[in-house]
Amino acid sequence: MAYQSILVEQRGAVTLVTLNRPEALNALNGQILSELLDAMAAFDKDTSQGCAVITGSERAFAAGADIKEMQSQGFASMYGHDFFAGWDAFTRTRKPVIAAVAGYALGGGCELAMMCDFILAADNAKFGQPEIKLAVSPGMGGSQRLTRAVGKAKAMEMCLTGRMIDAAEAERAGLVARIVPAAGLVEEAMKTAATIAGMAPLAVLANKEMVNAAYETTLTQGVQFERRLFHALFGTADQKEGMTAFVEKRPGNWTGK
Ligand code: CO8
Repeated sequence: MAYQSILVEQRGAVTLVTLNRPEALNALNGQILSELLDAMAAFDKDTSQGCAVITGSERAFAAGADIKEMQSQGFASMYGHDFFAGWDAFTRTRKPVIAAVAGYALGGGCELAMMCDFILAADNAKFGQPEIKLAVSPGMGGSQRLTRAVGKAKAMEMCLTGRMIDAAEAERAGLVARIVPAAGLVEEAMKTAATIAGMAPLAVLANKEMVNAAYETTLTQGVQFERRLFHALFGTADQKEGMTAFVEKRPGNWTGK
């Protein structure tokens, strides 16, 4: 598939996806959705790739779903076609995906960042769910993921007023993993992604899966799920290699088996 709204580049074992609709501050339309889903499916299947980074421009990660595309839609078309339900497929990507956010991450842009496994924020990043100002609401999971990330008080205030938060407030609230200078954002995200891609592949999948399980389970079920996956990793060749490499004071050499 030839892409028009995203750029995809492989650097070693890391796939860098850049949202590229500068004329609309990377607003998310149907085309960007289908291109991103295609790119993520290819990334997930490609055994040479271990981690992905999604970024935008220094001005905007994404300023929301495309308002111009939604403007004339009615209930029948939105509900009938389950508008944007395709984004759910994005969250089924099994390998880790880092959001490298500079500038605006608003509405669907904030929601896309939250669908990634963690967010690295540039010091100029701004997050918000301003949909209420358009007389609508988050529709790609924002009311749920934001609430889980920052708690009810801040999420409720952000959704009801549309107030944006800056990178420092987002970090204090637990929405982002780290803040880095805007000029070095992509480089830092790529470095972090390369670290992840350098880990044993099955352990990477298992760690992602068990952290995500914390959103869906009780504590007892979650701890049980973690333990079962932990046990399962002892059936891998890479566990033997990893522990032997530690004892022999050398780096592990992974086979993904
Ligand atoms: N959609 C379409 N076009 C956009 C969007 C958008 N979300 N955001 C910006 N643009 C366009 C502008 O229209 C403008 O285009 P043009 O030059 O042709 O007029 C261009 O990008 C530049 O934008 P501005 O001139 O407005 O730039 P400013 O620097 O003055 O302002 C802002 C930047 C503050 C980011 C401003 O553009 C803004 O407020 N944008 C809209 C933010 C917003 O409301 N986002 C939420 C959208 S709704 C949503 O995301 C719902 C998600 C759930 C959908 C899932 C349904 C199932």
